[in-house]
Amino acid sequence: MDNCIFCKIIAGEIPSTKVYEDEKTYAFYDLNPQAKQHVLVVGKRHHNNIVEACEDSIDTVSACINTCTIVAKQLGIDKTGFRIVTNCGKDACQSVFHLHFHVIGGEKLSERMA
Ligand code: DGP
Repeated sequence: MDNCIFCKIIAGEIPSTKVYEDEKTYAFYDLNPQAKQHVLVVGKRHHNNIVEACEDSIDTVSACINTCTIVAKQLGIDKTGFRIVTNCGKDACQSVFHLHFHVIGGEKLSERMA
């Protein structure tokens, strides 16, 4: 989609540090990490958010979740623990309108989620 930062990252038009890639998903380090490990997992097909993705392509959503666990194993945080977060809309402070999941860990995370 035109003017979508994450579509441009997937297309290689904006540089990123790749962690993992397969047919349906792409994973790369977040520019502003909020923990020792912070990776973003995106679907290669553009959806604005999780609601639109679930309506259009549950395959994309399940592929992303699967990739989150692959990434967690790759980062070595699958046993120590990690969090998967997707922000949807204004109240959740979503800032990039291309479905993405934050994989956050590598340290003890806050008990509060909001
Ligand atoms: P959210 O607030 O949930 O929409 O998260 C968007 C995340 O995307 C935020 O943590 C920062 C990250 N981000 C924004 N632009 C870029 C970029 O150009 N490269 C990378 N690697 N991350 C980006």
